[in-house]
Amino acid sequence: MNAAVAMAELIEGLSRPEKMISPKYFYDERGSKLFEKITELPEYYPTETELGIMRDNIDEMADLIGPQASLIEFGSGSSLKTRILLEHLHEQAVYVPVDISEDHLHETAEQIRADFPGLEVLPVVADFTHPFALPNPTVMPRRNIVYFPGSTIGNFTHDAAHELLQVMYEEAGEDGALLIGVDLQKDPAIIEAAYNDSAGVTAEFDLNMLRHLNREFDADFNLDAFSHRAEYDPDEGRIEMRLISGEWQQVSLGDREIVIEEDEAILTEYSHKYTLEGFAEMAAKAGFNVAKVWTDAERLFSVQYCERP
Ligand code: AVJ
Repeated sequence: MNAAVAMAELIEGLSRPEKMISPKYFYDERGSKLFEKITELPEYYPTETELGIMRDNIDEMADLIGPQASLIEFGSGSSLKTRILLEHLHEQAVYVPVDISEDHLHETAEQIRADFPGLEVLPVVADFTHPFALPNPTVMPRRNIVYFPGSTIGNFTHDAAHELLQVMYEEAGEDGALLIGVDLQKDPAIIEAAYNDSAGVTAEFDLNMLRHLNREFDADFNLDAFSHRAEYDPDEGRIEMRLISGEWQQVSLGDREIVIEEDEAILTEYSHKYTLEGFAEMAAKAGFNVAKVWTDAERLFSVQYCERP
């Protein structure tokens, strides 16, 4: 995304009645490292749980996907889950990581190439929330499997998630399918602990967004004044993360001055949790049939195989 468009989008978000900044600004280099630390926290159950579901069911997943599939990952596939999947696919053919960050994409593509010598790796630089052209592999794959792990779908509002599922439906093509990680609704105490860890890593991760904007967009948020808050809204079925300013401040961003009142909040992330019925309904609206759902014993998390009927 070009810098002027990004700046306009940031200013738009910070001009709303409730100020917001897109969660995509979490992930500069430091932010990505902090997220990795989050995934290792005892309270942050999603990563380990999803990994366990993948390990326990990988043969069945590979059988459902079938041989010579093209695996199209929305996001750039640095995760262990992707590797487990690639290792177990029958006659693995093509891997297409799709990511907006070119550097990150090429780095992970190189690592996958090094570890999977027979696999054709064809990275695509694109914003996957909009339709994009698929590359032409040397050997025609039998079918496309869109892979979207990590419950990143949770970052999207229901409308935006519906639109994203429509893009996935198009990219999967005829006879294609979607394999997606979806975090589930559960005891709010478990969810809230995952976003308010005792070591304070999530708070650091949240605050890092402002540090990122100060650097990349020449802003001057007073980081010291902000504190992290994450609350589960049971009606919306989502975690809402906010940064609260403990003092009045005026922040310059581009050619604007943004006033933040004392105790005013900036919304930084939604993380939606689904019921199995709720997700199936949303998938169906985009044309998908949820053909198989795997969960852990405690039903914390799910991995879902959605077919184009
Ligand atoms: C990467 C969007 C799945 O929502 O759990 C973790 C990001 N934010 N802790 C999530 C996140 C705070 C994460 N996703």
